[in-house]
Amino acid sequence: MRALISVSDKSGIVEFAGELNKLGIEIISTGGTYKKLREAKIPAVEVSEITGFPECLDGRVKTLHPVIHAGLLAVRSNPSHMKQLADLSIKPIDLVIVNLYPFKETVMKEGVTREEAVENIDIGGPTMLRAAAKNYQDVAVVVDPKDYDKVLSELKEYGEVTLDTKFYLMQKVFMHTAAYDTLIANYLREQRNDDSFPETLTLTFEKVQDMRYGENPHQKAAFYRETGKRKGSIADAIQLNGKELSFNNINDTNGALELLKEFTEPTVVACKHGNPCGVGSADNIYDAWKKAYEADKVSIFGGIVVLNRELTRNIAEEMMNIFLEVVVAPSYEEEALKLLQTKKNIRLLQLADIEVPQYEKAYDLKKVNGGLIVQTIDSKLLPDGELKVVTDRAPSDKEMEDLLFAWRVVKYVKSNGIALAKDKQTIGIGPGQVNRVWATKQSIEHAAELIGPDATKGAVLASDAFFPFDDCVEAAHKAGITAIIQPGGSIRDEDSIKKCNEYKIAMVFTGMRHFRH
Ligand code: 93A
Repeated sequence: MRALISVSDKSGIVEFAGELNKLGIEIISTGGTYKKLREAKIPAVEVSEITGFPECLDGRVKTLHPVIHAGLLAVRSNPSHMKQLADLSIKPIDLVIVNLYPFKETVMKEGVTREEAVENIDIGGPTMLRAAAKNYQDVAVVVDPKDYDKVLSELKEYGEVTLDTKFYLMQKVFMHTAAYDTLIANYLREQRNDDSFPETLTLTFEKVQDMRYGENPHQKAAFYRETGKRKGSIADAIQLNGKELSFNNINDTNGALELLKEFTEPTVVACKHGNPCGVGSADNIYDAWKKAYEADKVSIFGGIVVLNRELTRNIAEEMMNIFLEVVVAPSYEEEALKLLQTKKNIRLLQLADIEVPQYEKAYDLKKVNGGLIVQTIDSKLLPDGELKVVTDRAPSDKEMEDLLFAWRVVKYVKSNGIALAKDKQTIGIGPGQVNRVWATKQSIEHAAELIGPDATKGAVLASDAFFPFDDCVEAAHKAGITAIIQPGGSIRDEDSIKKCNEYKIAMVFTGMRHFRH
């Protein structure tokens, strides 16, 4: 038996090759790998010796030779193939251990040049992998060091790798080279600043973990992260306590983090089922927590809380009194962590780069039956120009501050969405309604029931899309709301403006909509 070993990731290779050698398997290898094996006193022959051709062009041509590829592709059960090999004095290769130039690691490095990236596009490696995989009945091909043990134990037990395993290894190769090429293609698109949508969309994601189940217990699920140098996402969080994150935990926490990233001042976001239920901003994180909690003490139960400052002991003490699924903070005071860790079910996550905004060039993908709809992410909050005051009365400075606060929140409320706020605290949220006036009425009811009958007096209202009729203004006025922010753009805008003027409500148009379906 002959094995060809050519690996960039050399972890475990000495041990593996050592065992192959003990089994009497002849080893052929390329420059760096050869050196490493020889240093470990493992007998090996250099590829150049087999091919009779030196490695050349700075290593760009090492294994690209018919002696290697015929040795990989000859079908052992085909007498003509075997005769041709014999006539050409080529010996078959039965085992291929190859992993590729580290393209991903190279492009993830800070300040990498295009030349450096291109030089790390492996040509000979994938060629061997594909050749060996195509001839899977006769050649076992190992691309992942994690498979060394499996291959070794079969070789020891049966004197060969089973067909079943060879088929598995083949499939793994094509999955691997497909992802490798996708990464190269997407890197090059980014280099060209090409923001058109490609004819075929190929993306690579890497599995973070299998999950116990999906959105419901009868659905299977796994969590993948986008390959590349993104920071500050749920996939980067370190878990400090609690059970494994569930499918819904990840989805909901992601939504909460997206909203949190809109704020720079100390802010706390509480979320439930993908919608915010309480958001507060303040001069310090404890006051922000108080606001988020008091915005809706009911819905936060079983919810998700994310903070953009260190979680302090006084917050932890109050969190002990409620049931939370997930908490995410950039850091924890030692005592706060100790205290929260006494609750074994609460999932505590630390996310150092919590404030890093979403990567603007990322795609927002939505699966539909039989396809995918793709858009750029909703990365803007407001258009570049000024907000347009459309009423006789302009908002006061304080109203304006609350309007912008509510606007940030409503961007992350499922449509039709309305958010009410006062003193940088949400006081009522109406998510996911099929008409806008219901969302308005729900947010008002939320405030009255959960905070108090006068909660909406002097509050402001934000709407994720325009008012189709003046009924929302009517409802807002009845509740005592004094200022409104909305995109504008309805053919009946004038009706809503007239109503606002009648009731001395100040209204601003953003000219930008934030649907979230
Ligand atoms: O430069 S290549 O594209 N040309 C080749 O002929 C070739 N053969 C193997 N890259 C090639 N390789 C790659 O070299 C392997 O895929 C592996 O990643 C690496 C191992 O090189 P070394 O043994 O010199 O460290």
